[in-house]
Amino acid sequence: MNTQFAMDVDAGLSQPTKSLPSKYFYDQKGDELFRQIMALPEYYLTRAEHEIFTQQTQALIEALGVSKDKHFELIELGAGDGSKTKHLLKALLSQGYQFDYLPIDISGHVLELLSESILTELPALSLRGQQGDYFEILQDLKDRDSSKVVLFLGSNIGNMSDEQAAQFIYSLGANLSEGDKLLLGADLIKPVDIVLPAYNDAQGVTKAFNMNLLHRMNRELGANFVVDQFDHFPEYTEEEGIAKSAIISKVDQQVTIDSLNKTYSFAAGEKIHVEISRKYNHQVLASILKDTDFTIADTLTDSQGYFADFVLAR
Ligand code: AVJ
Repeated sequence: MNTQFAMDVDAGLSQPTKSLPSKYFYDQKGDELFRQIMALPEYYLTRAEHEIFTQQTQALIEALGVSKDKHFELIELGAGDGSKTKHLLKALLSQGYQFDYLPIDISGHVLELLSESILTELPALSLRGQQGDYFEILQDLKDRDSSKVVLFLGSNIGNMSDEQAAQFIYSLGANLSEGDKLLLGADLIKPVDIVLPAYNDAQGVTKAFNMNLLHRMNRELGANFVVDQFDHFPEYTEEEGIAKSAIISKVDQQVTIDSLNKTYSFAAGEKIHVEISRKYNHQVLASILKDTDFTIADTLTDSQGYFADFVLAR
């Protein structure tokens, strides 16, 4: 039995305002649905960052401030399939930069797939996958000669509150040295007619992605959610700059979770908050960086101005 999952579900559903951690989206089904999301016409984020990596590769390399005479470590947090990073790696290799590529992921399976696909395309790459917790691995990598560039792409930072993001970036800084860089991919604040459809697509893939959490609790925790009695409820205002997804109960109902031996009540219209996707601008980021060791050294944006890769200097 999945004890941590059960405990987090109980904690989240026992609060007056119900919530569930968004990390539980990503079981096998959720991984597949997220891959489908990235290909949706409405989900511009992946394409926008991909454009930065393919159309501004040279500017990116210059902004990272790496030198051909000095070996460095390129560390990627939660590398996924590496489809964006590949373009950067390829350019660095062909220009004679000396570096190791260290993708870090909690999933050994993800790392195997990534390594195989990257090494097939770039056999000359020095790749050392690291499985485990980001901070533990960074700590192990600290105090080595090589300078470091850390990649945290895809607006994965968006799932954190500003306080969590500040703590996360502060901790990254604590495990890096002066002169190291952090390349942070972040979706930008923009009007609701662009952002909201990315989280409310016409095909209903995002709805299925959210509802999978209910299916997952049914499968793994012996819950009896009647999924049709809940709906997907996305919200966004440009003023706030945070896309929020909730699952809303359509009726008054009760759900029993066998593995917790507990029953939870849902009122008609009551929400379970399942995800925030924070959107950024220079000011939001500067305020998050205030008490960290990082400053904004450079900003690369896609041609539509939808997404940014911020180069942060330690
Ligand atoms: C993986 C966190 C960047 O917030 O845009 C996509 C996850 N959720 N559609 C995002 C997600 C619903 C995604 N991140």
